[in-house]
Amino acid sequence: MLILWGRLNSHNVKKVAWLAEELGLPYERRDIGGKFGFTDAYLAMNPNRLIPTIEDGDVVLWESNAILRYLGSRYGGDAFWPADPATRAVGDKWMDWMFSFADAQRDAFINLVRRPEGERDRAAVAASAKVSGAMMARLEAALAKTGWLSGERFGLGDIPMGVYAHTFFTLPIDRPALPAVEDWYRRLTTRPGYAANVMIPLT
Ligand SMILES: N[C@@H](CCC(=O)N[C@@H](CS)C(=O)NCC(=O)O)C(=O)O
Repeated sequence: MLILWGRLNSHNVKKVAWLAEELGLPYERRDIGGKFGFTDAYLAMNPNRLIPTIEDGDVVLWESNAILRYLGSRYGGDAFWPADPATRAVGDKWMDWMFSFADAQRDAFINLVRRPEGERDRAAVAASAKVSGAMMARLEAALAKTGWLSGERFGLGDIPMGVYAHTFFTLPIDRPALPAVEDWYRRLTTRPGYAANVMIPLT
C-alpha cells in the first residue's frame, strides 16, 4: 500500500493526501516532521529534512509536485495526465506557480496561524496579504476563461493552488473581489478528498 509520510497540517502533504483520495488509492499516512520530528530512517529516504515523502512499493519519492505528477501519471489516466503535452501544460504551469504564491502568502500564514497573538508582525501580514491578493487576481483571469486551472475539467493543475486557496480564504486578511476564484473554491469544497484533507483547521 502507498505510504505517505508527513503531518497533515502541511500544505504540501495535503496536496498528496487529496490526490490519493481523488484517485481512489488506498494509502496510509504517517505523521513526521514539525512537532513529530524526523527519524534516521526517514532522513535516509529524504535527506532534505522536509515532508512529504511517499513509498509506493520500491519507489521512494519526495518533492510534493513530483509526487503528484508520479501518482497522476501512474494511476490517474488521461483525466490526471493528459496524453497531449499542450493540454497537460495548461495545469502544469499552475502547479509550479504555486511555489511563488506560497512565498507570497507565507508571512500572513506564519504570523496569523503559527505565532501567538502578541508576537505577530502586522505589517508583514498586510504586505503578504496584498501580494497574495494581487497574485490571486491572475488566477481570477485564468479561471474566468476555463473554469478549472487544468483547463476544461478538474485535474492535477488544480491541486496545489486548491490547497493554498483554502488558506487564502480562511486567513483573516483583506482580499480583493475574486468571483471566479471563489466559485472555483466553492466547487473544490464539494470534493470529498478536499473536504477531508484540506478543509481542516489551520494549525
Ligand atoms: N518543495 C518541497 C517543500 C517541502 C516543504 O517545505 N515542506 C515543509 C512543510 S509544508 C516542511 O517539511 N517543513 C519542515 C517540517 O515539517 O519539519 C515540496 O514541495 O515537497
